[in-house]
Amino acid sequence: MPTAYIALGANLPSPAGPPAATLVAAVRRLGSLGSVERQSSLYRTAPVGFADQPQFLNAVVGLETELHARTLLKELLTIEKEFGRNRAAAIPNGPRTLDLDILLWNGLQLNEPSLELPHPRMAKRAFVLVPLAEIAPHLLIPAFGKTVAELLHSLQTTCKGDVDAVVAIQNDQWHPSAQS
Ligand code: PH2
Ligand code: MG
Ligand code: MG
Repeated sequence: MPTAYIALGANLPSPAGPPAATLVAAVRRLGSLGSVERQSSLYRTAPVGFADQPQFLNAVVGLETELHARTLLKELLTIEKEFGRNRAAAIPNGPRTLDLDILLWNGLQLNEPSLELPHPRMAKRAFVLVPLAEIAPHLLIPAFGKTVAELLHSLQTTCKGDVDAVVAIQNDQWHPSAQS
């Protein structure tokens, strides 16, 4: 069955509670779209792109799913709305109750206005690469010709501060399972 890697992010309270409770509930909800096979730790991360906002919590999961990438995207947008996301009122890169991004869908390369795969900014974002490298270090990203661990290593050499600003945190409700 195809595996999709999905990045989760939140830095505003949602109907499920503060960001940690939101991400816990969001992972459970993602389970209704398939099977969550891998789950990174929960990370506290400095905001990227728009500095004047609260710190984010980020994580990445590996979801086995029958849904094609476009269908999956539609479902993720629905879940974001369930968790209080209001895109109409949003600042680009600004605060949000829940962000669910498809990073990879089974090695598919796609270049459409509504969906680019792999996620075009994933190689530059420590808040994505650190959790992804935790659960899938050896995964080869065909578009970049590198594994996740190699991409993270490159980022570490160019933007060490960004990587250091991604810190795993403890949360009793969060149950990472990083077998790879
Ligand atoms: N998401 C963004 C912009 N900036 N920064 C952090 N730390 N985490 C995010 O998830 C994030 C961000 C746009 O989606
Ligand atoms: Mg995003
Ligand atoms: Mg998004």
